[in-house]
Amino acid sequence: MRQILNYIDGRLTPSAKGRVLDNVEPATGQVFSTLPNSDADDVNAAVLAAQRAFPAWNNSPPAERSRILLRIADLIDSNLDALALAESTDTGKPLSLAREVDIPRSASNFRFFATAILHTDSAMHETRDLEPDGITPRRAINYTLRSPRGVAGLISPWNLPLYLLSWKIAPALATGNTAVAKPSEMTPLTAFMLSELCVKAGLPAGVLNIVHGTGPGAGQPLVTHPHVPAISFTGGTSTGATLSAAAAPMFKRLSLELGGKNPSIIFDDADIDEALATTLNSSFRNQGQICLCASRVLVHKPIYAKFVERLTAATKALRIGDPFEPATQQGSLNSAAHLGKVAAAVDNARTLGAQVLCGGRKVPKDQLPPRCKEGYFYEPTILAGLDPACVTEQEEIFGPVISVTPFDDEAHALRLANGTRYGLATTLWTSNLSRAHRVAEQLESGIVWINCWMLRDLRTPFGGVKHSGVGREGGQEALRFFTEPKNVCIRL
Ligand code: TXE
Repeated sequence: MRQILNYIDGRLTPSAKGRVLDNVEPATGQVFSTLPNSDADDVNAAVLAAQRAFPAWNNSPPAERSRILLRIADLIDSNLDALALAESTDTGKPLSLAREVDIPRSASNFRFFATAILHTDSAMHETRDLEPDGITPRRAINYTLRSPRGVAGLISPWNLPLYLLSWKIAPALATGNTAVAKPSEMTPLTAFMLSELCVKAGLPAGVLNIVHGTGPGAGQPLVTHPHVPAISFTGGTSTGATLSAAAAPMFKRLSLELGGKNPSIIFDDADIDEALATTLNSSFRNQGQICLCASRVLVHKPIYAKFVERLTAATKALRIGDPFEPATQQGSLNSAAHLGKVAAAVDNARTLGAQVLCGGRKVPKDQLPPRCKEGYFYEPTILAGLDPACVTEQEEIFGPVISVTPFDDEAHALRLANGTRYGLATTLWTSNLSRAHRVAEQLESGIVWINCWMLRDLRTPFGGVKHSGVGREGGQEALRFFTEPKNVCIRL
């Protein structure tokens, strides 16, 4: 059985107390590796290593940091097959998706920030006013220095394991911080493989440390560690609230990417074929376990019946199966616990009066290939007839479950779209340019896609409003989060 290890001070080591957790392959329900069940001592060792590595890494020229991070990106590319297989095994996602999206994007994350730091500039403000006498000219120049914050704490979830972990590691290291990362205990494998690649790439010891373990066991001590001034977290909204409560009295810098209940709004003037194909994807890609998936499909009344009929037919035709099979479109959910949560949410929707248009149950064992009979598979599900205020419509399910709701006009669509505590991403389908701009402006959402979904440009701000998060990742926003500005004023 494969043994996953921590990466502390440049070395791959078990947890200090030698404790381990089992790691399950969700498509088969079988344990296939162990990971360290680290605690505060391991986190402390990692933070100390990161502190020791900080001065030299911070003082190294950006071109040198860039060279090493680019080497990591190249190593991710040259290990694409092994990393994609590991990601698919660990998460249950189709291997094809890991090959086409997760792993290439992880390399892009490193490449993007490795090159971004070669092209930064800094602000200068020229002051021209008068001395208190109101006559004598007063002049000064201000310039802004930006320095890394020190040791960054990076906590990532299980749905896009290497993709989201590298999205945090790359900007943190590029800007001269050192880091301690805590990947999800559900999906530790590619983070471990990344630590092996970092050793190969010649990343100096202690610059990146990866500590495996549970949220309370290893995540919490990282969040509350006095020598970790910045925490970047992606995960559930309630975990984000726990983290904030722990970090706020310590005045830590926090970036929180949390849950969503994203709407997809389809107007009757949209290109319906394209809206349909993309809605299928935005609903069920990665079994709906992407924070950007649209789980509330709002459809203009004149096209509602036909659109829902076609969407239901297309959903029923999705091929569920062994994630390793090239033809598979829907793999397994990430864990038995998550399967239970999704199934309970749909059962509850039924009691609230939902009509189940398709799916609505665990995939029966006799419909699964022999290797996957004990896996955590759930049928892609469409619910209709729900009250917008009910819990199914208000709370994140994070699985292959969407609802469909008709709307009368723009105002009604906006009311429904904005009517939850979340505000991460919205997709809007219309061929009317004025309407597109008008609606986009009024949406309470950190991201709006018009006639597309998940079209990502790494330079753009990424994150949500309301309970979907605090702060933004991506491009300049990430470079800013991981650096502290200092204004220097020189009187002339
Ligand atoms: O995530 P958690 P869970 C949503 C989704 C899902 C729900 C719960 O709705 O059903 O969250 O998922 C670490 N201190 N999303 O429970 O717990 C944990 O070890 C420090 C949305 O799996 O938020 C892991 O590394 N760290 C989402 C990370 O936090 C703690 C992606 C995320 O786990 C901690 C995932 C603590 N007290 C889930 N407790 C998205 N928006 O992308 C846990 N962790």
